[in-house]
Amino acid sequence: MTVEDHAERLDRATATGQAIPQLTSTEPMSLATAYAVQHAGIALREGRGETLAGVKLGFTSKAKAEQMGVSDVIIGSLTDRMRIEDGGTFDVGRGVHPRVEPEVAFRLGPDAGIVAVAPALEIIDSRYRDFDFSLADVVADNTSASAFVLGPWTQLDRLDALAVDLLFDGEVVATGSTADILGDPLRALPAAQRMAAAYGHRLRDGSVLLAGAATAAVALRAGTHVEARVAGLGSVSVHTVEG
Ligand code: 0L1
Ligand code: MG
Repeated sequence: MTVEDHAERLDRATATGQAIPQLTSTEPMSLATAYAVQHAGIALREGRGETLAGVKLGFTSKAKAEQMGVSDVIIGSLTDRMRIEDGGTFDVGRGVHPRVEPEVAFRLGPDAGIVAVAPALEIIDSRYRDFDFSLADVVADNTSASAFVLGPWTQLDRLDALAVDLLFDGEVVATGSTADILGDPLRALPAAQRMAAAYGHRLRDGSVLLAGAATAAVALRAGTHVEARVAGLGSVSVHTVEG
C-alpha cells in the first residue's frame, strides 16, 4: 500500500466513524513513513478547503509515554474545522470512540514565540479498533486528533504546577496538574519546534499549539456538559450531542 492509500483509509474511517485495523497489522511502517501518511491525510483535508490552525503534541505525560514504551513526544496537525467554539457542541455520533482531555494551549506570534495561553479541551479519537495502536499507527492517524476547544486567551508567566480539573455535568471526573505536561507546559514550545523541524510541520504567526494533556483521556457520551478548569487560566467547555 502507498502512503496515499493509507491516508485515504484513515480519512474514510474519520468520515464514516468506522474503525479500521492498525495499518501496521499487515506491514511494518517507519516513523518517517508514518509522518508522510499524516501529512497526506492533512493534504486531503486541505483539498476540501480546510486550513492549518496549528499543531498538537501527544505523549507529553511520563505515564502515557511509558505505557506506550516511547521516549519522545509525537506531533500532529490541527485544522480550522477541528476547532469548536468555547461553549459549542461536539457530535459524538460523528466519531469512532471519542475521548476528551484537559490541556493548555498557546498562541504563537510572528517569531513563533508564545504570545498567549488558554485552557483547552482536546477531543481525541483513534481511528483504530479498540483505541489500540503502535507508535507508527498513531502518528499516521494524526496523533488521534479530532477536535479542540480553546478558552479565553490570557498571559501568565508561570504554568508549572497549576491544578487542572475535568468535569462532566459539574462533577469532577479527572484531576491533574500542568506539571503532568512535560514537567512544565512551557517545554512544549521547544519540543514542538524540534518535532516540527524534524517532521515538516509549520509553526506560524497565529498558530495554536496544544501542549498536551494534564490527565488521562476520558470517554465521551452524548448529552454531557464537559468543562476543563485550569487554576489561574479559567475554564473552557463543550456540550456533547448525538446526531
Ligand atoms: O493528544 C494526545 O495526547 C493523544 C496522543 C495519541 C495517543 C492517544 O490517542 O491516546
Ligand atoms: Mg492531547
